[in-house]
This record gives sequence, C-alpha cells and structure tokens, in this order.
Amino acid sequence: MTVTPVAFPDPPLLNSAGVHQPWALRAIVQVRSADGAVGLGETYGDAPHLSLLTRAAAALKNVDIFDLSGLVRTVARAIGAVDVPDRHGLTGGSTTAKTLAKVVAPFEVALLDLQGQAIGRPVHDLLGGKVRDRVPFSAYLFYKWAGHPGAAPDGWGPALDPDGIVAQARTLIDRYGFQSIKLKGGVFPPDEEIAAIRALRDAFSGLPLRLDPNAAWTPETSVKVAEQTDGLLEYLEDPTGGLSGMAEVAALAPMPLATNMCVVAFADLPEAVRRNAVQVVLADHHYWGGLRACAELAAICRTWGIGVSMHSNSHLGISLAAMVHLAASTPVLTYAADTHTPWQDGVDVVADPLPITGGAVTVPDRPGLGVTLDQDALARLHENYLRCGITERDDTTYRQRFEPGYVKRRPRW
Ligand code: GKR
Ligand code: MG
Repeated sequence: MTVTPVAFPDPPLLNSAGVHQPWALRAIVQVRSADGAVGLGETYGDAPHLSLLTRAAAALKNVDIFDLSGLVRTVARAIGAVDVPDRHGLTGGSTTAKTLAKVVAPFEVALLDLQGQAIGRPVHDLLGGKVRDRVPFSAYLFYKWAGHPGAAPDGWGPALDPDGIVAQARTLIDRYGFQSIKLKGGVFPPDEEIAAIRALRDAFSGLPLRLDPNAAWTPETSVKVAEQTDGLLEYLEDPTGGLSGMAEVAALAPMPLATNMCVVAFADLPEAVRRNAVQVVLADHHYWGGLRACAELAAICRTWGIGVSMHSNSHLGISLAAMVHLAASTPVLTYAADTHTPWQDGVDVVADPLPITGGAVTVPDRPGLGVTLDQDALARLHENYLRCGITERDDTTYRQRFEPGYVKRRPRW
C-alpha cells in the first residue's frame, strides 16, 4: 500500500467559498498485489484526510483483494470514529460515517482495479456490466480571474461576465465537444448569473444548462431565480443550504433541484425523500464510499424516482476512469457527469488518460480501470506537493489574501 500526495496547477476558479488556490491537491493510492499487479485509487489530498489514509493503508497490508466488506471493517478499526470536515464545505456536512466512506473509497477503487486485472475484466463488469459505451460529461464553466495574482495570465482568459462565460463555453466545446453545460455560480449577484445563463442559452440553443451556486442563496432568492430561469435549466443545483430550505424551493421551482451538498450520505436520504427536497442526487464515489456504494445509492434513487448525476472536484485521470466505469454501469445515471478535467490542462498521473471527445469518454474494456500510472509524472507531482506549501484546500483564505474584506457567507443573497 502506498499513499502519495500530489499537487498540480489549478486556475483561479471562483465559487461561493472563495477562489481556487494555484495548486490542487490529491492523494494517489497504489495497492500492489502478491503477483506484482498494481491497483490504483485517487482521493483528496488535504492533510487531515491524508493522515487517515496513511493509517488505513498501514492496517490494510495483507487485505484480500476480493474482501471489500473486510476492507470497510479494517479501515473503520484503523481510523476510529473521527469526523473530518472539508474546510470549504462545498460537498456538504460531515459525519464519522462520511469520513469513513471517504477513506474507504480510494482503496475500494484500487481493489476493484486489482480484481479486474486478476480476472481479465474491466471494472464496469464487476459493477454489473456496462449499459452504455460512451459516458457523456458536461462543460463545467467557472467565473475566473485572468490568472493568479502576481502570475502571468493563464491562457484561459478571464470570465467575469456573460460574454466571458460564453467565450469559455465556446473554448471548452471546441476542444472537447461537450453537449451539456454547467455554470458554477454563487459568485456574482443572482441577476448577473441569470444573465449569463440567458447568454449561454442564446449562444448554444440546443444544449442543456445547469446552474450551481453552492448554497449561496436564501430560499426566497432561490425561488425567484428558479422562476426567472423557467424553461432554461435542466436542473438547478444546491441553490440554498439544507434539506428544509431545498424542500421549500423544490415545492415552488419549475425545474428539478439537484444536490451534492445536502444529500451526501445514506443517512440524508430518508428525510430528503420525505420532504421531496431534491429530484437529482449527484453521486460522487469519493465521499459516498466507493463505486459499489454509489451503485447502492443509485438503486435507492431509482426506487424513489430520484434522478442521478455525478459530481466532481479537481481531479486526475484515475478518478476520471473510476467515474467512467461507475457511470457506464449505472442505468439510472442519465445526466452528463461533471468533470474538472479540462482545467488540469493535460497534467496527469496516468500515462494513458481517457480522452473526452464529442463530449463523452468511450468506456474502456481493458482489465481493471484501464489506466496505468506514469511513475515519472507521479514523482513530479509529488515534488510539486512538497514545494507548493499548500497542505489543505482553502479557497476562502486564498481569496482574502487579495480581497481582505471578503467573507464566505452562505447564503449571501
Ligand atoms: O471546484 O470550486 C469547485 C467546485 O465548487 C467544487 O468544489 C464543488 O464541490 O463542483 C462542485 C459542486 O458541484 O458543488
Ligand atoms: Mg454542486
């Protein structure tokens, strides 16, 4: 078991918590089996999480690659009942169960990768077989600065108004062929973000649009935005915080509400269903507890008529591959998945990242995840980690460095 923290350059993308720091952190898990095969997993690289990963890895030395239940028990024993929240709070609240799920996930993916390699079958076969050959992704637009303060402009250009957002969408669509668009909102007053959505609708008439302000609005503001974007949005994501606020908005909004902030663990589902608070849940294997946990989540959502889409944070090619296998084998996952991949500008730890073309990834049929670690790249990205001076994602403090009056407020409007 090896856990390697890595860092890679990230543009100054804005959100309701602040702005992305110049380096995004991840942790790469390698599990080497007795016959020399290597299974891969990828997860968050924040220091508190990293220390739990290290503890778990030490306890998992002789794990049976097929004993995924034993994996959960061993990790639970190794880390104890701890609760490690995200400092940015962009993936909802935290509990001991969610912390355990987050630590288990990269090891589960790595063991599934090894199982697949051992029997010569792709991971999607281990999850029940693929129901689609191509997994669509959405263009994930962000308001952004021209570059990190004090550094040269980054080549993506600024996006601080509707024209900038449309130009960014055009770049992403030209490069990757995306057929669906998500705008990360919660940055400017709602009227400006509605204007950006209207501009996107005018520029890309046939493409589904989503808006995600990460709980930046009150329920009242959310309802107003929902009314003003009637007919424009495929879904509105986390307009406001908490199940009760979401339920209030859902009762009046003309479009479905989606979430990766208020339904983030199995314990959140009963109340969400009872209140009809969300109509789409964004699965994310990194905090739901792995690929099999997300398949369980999807089955529950199907039972209650809740749609399933997929959430992402800044990530590399191991996570992308895991997401593709999961989406390929999850019938109810009918929305284009989110990905931050384009923002990584081709930097990766895998030698053979799955390409996004025509807005989708062709599902690999090679054994396991179908990607291989580039050891030189891993060493380079680990060196970045050691030098970059960042040990925990903190969008708020980074933004305050340049805007001393900035305060993270949710809701803000
Ligand atoms: O990368 O700034 C970001 C996103 O805001 C991310 O952290 C969110 O977790 O993309 C995510 C979302 O859909 O809320
Ligand atoms: Mg979201």
